[in-house]
Amino acid sequence: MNLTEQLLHALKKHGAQQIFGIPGDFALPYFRIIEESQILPLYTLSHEPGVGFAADAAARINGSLGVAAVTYGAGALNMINSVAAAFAEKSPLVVLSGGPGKNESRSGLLLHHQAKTLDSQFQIFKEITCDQVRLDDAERAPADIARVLASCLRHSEPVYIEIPRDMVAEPCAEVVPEAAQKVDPDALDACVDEILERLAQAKSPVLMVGVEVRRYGLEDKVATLSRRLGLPVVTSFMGRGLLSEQDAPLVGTYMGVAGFPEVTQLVESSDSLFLLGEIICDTNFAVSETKIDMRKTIQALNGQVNIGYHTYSKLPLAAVVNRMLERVPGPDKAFSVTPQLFPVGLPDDGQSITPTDIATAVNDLMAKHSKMPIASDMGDCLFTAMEIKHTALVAPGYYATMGFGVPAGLGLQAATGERPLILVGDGAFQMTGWELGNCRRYGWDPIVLVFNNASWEMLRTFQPESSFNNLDHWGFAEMASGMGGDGVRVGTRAELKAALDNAVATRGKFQLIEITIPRGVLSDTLARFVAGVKRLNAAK
Ligand code: TPW
Ligand code: MG
Repeated sequence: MNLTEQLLHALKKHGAQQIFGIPGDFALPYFRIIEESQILPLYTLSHEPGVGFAADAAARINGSLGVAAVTYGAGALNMINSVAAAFAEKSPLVVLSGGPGKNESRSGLLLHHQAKTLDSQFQIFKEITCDQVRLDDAERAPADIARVLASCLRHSEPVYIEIPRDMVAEPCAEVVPEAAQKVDPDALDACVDEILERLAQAKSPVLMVGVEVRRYGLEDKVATLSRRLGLPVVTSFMGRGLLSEQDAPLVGTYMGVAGFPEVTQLVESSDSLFLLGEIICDTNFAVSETKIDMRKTIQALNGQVNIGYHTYSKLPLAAVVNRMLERVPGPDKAFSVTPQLFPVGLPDDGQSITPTDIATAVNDLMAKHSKMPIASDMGDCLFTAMEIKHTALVAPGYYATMGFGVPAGLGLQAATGERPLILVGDGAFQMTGWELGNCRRYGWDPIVLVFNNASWEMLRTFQPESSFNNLDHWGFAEMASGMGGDGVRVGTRAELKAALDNAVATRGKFQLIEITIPRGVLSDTLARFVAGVKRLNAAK
């Protein structure tokens, strides 16, 4: 077998299920092998940011590797923002890039797509990936590939693999996956003892679950653990969507001043907050009503556990959770929590639509039909997603990049085969909405809700005096048919309800619903967020 085939088999063995990509001349040779070998299906999109977002979403939803394949320079550098987002939010994304052949650098000419030096791209990607390799040695390639893919899964962070174009068909040996890293059993026991003792002594312990729980495939185990320990569970803003398919004592999502007061109270008054796989970032914690003293929490993240003033290093999250389960064999503790309520029962009247009306309509729809996985963009749509009942969600809750929603939704459908719901603002749709044009070729049929307020509304909330936040009305609904889907524009609650019912009933084509929302009308959650941030700032 050749080097590219061995790489593809290794990707598959490590959990990858498909490849998203856009070729170029430096990538044509390895793309040919991807297509002809049929080891993994290839989905081409239109713009590299979309390729990165789709592959990232596939990684997030399946808790396995996502693969984004691009060409050198113009292709790979076009994907920097998506890879940075995956790095920040701990998504195991494998970047494959074509590269100049080993002897091309000797021509004396600058090569097209070269930025500063032929190595610039490798150096740039070093900053936003946890491991890198250029496959310029077929002997070493199997061990290098094994190392890089192990790093990707171990850290749950992106990695970079550059394939010089004259190397793709070199004979190459099989990639043998690395053995799992050893964990010190004594350190693990000491750590688990201390966690269990702290939780046992606490009057009001709370478990907050974050993205690593999904990244490492631990949702069912964490649900069991919370039942056995009698721990009420909340997710962070970033962790929204976690445990939605599990039998867990889930109360809601912690958002400080922007969240439901019951959840905020529960978390901020806890005397033992157990942060499991939680990224300690501002979107999760900066909006606290009462500042959380991180030194008093238990934090398991990035392969280590911090308790109070000390750290247990080299303890992977899975090892900690598994050992805790062994130590707490059950049965479940009898206790109950009061889950956060969500808006339901949208009147189908002639009133104009608010973002919270959209959440209400989606809740009604999912109650009547079945749950759908959601991909959300950044903008009020993501705050609105917090008002939709718990269901699988991928969203850039921390890195907060626009342009994620539509391509991520395509990634969800490719990865799960399920029909996704995409939530996206008009500003974000202007960035990457065009990727919907690829649905027809692959039979994808997402339902796309465009929150059209002709505005960069989130920015307006922070700086209302600036007129540059006014956008024009684009005819998104009319554009849908040219791109192979159906589009409709709705302005009243009755129209929204009818359009959603119709979208669910129509399979095989993407269904775009352009929802006209008056400028200045926010979801209840974003309104609470803005009011809360203003209140916190005024108190400073
Ligand atoms: C890639 C900065 C954050 S929110 C926002 C901008 C420009 C406005 C979003 O407008 P949209 O949604 O999509 O119409 P809404 O609900 O606010 O009206 N560039 C990138 N990412 C970010 N986050 C920005 C700029 C930003
Ligand atoms: Mg907008």
